Amino acid sequence: MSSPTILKLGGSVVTDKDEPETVATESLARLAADIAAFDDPLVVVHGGGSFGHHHASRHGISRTDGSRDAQAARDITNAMRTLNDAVVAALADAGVPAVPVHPLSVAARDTDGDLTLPTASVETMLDSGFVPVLHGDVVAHAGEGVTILSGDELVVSLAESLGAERVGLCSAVPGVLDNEENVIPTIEAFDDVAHVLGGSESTDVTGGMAAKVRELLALDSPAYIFDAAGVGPFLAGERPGTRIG
Ligand code: IP8
Repeated sequence: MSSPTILKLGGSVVTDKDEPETVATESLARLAADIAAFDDPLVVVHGGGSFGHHHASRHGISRTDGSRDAQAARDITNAMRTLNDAVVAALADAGVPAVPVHPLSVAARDTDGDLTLPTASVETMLDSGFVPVLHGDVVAHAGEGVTILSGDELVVSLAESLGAERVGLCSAVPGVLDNEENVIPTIEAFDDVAHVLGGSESTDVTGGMAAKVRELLALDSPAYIFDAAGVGPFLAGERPGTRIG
């Protein structure tokens, strides 16, 4: 298999983050058209937006605080499946050979919180010309019940195990911004930008921009953070937004 590109569509670009369980239909259709123009192996991951995060905070579940309440696990994973259905359908409408992959069914965390994400299905899908579409989810966590698995963690895990060619994170902002709201072109180390990285304003149980930067810095693959306007350029091989690492 040739190295895939991994593209994460943040919850804020595929949902209306302030309206519970609302798909950002027009934004999603535009993103799907950009993705349809890309011909090489591609894995898409999407975040939770207004589908996952409010259920997670209502049930008090985060990446580290778990729950053994099966109803809570179902509430979160079912909401995320509904969003995944909408993302896959939009991609399919644009002509992308998208197929859903539900992380709860395959992934697990050990007692230290370390993630195992088997990738045989994703690799075989890529070899068959499909575009696997994964989503932030709940995940079985040894000793905790279930915890939240963020889309960013999926991106990092997939990038490592698949040896990603490039990684792109599409978020609500055009890159990592400095104190004057200018896009920082390159980040080499977390300490260089720790002072400008605040939290996310909407309900986001997985840590906002600071967590993204930390996780992407740990990768071997080149990673970029950009907004919806950067998806087409990123897939065309350009360098939109902020390059991490
Ligand atoms: O939006 C979190 O994924 P993220 C998914 O990528 C859930 O942080 C279920 C809240």
